[in-house]
Amino acid sequence: MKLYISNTSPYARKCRALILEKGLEGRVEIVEAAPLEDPAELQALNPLGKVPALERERGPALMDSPLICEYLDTLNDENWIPASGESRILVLRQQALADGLIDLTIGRRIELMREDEQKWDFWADRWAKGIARTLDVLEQERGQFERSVDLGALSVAVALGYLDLRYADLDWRERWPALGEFARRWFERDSFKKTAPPTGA
Ligand SMILES: N[C@@H](CCC(=O)N[C@@H](CS)C(=O)NCC(=O)O)C(=O)O
Repeated sequence: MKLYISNTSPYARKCRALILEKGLEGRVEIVEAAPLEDPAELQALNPLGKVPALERERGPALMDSPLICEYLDTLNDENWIPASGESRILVLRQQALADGLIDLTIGRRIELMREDEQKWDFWADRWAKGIARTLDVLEQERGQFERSVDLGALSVAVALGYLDLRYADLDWRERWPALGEFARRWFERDSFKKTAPPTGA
């Protein structure tokens, strides 16, 4: 199997960290691809043109990190997503909040990277407010995931790591200290050390 990634993509990092946590690195080859350069092999797997994308030995390629993680979780018995019930819904909800936090952070960054005459403050402010609201909720709800070792907690930690990369001026640890402590523990894990984005990226 081949997982197409870019080394700054937080969605890809979630899949890569899960592969390491589940001990699947011998079964999944990591292939770097720069989606903005329109690589033909990536687009053949994922017409959306995005990373991550997973080429499987059998069956169509998979796109979208929640679906890829769902598939990876079936590959051995060390389960990171509960099979059913409310615990499954809560883990998937944490992943949805975390992925949404990444979506907002990327949206804000794209807005801020525009030429001055193309910038639209309304959107940058809107994304920033959504990020702050989501961090408020995660801080309040941390009791649901802060001691868990599952895909929900992993996803939240990946999203917090992405804030460090792309929204460093937020100083989120100051305002949401419990999330800071939660992230500190995850960032010590091998799966996070091995998937950290390159410095200066
Ligand atoms: N919902 C998708 C989002 C994937 C995504 O947006 N990936 C970015 C990299 S961080 C990408 O490939 N962007 C290229 C593009 O939008 O053309 C997932 O969870 O995998």
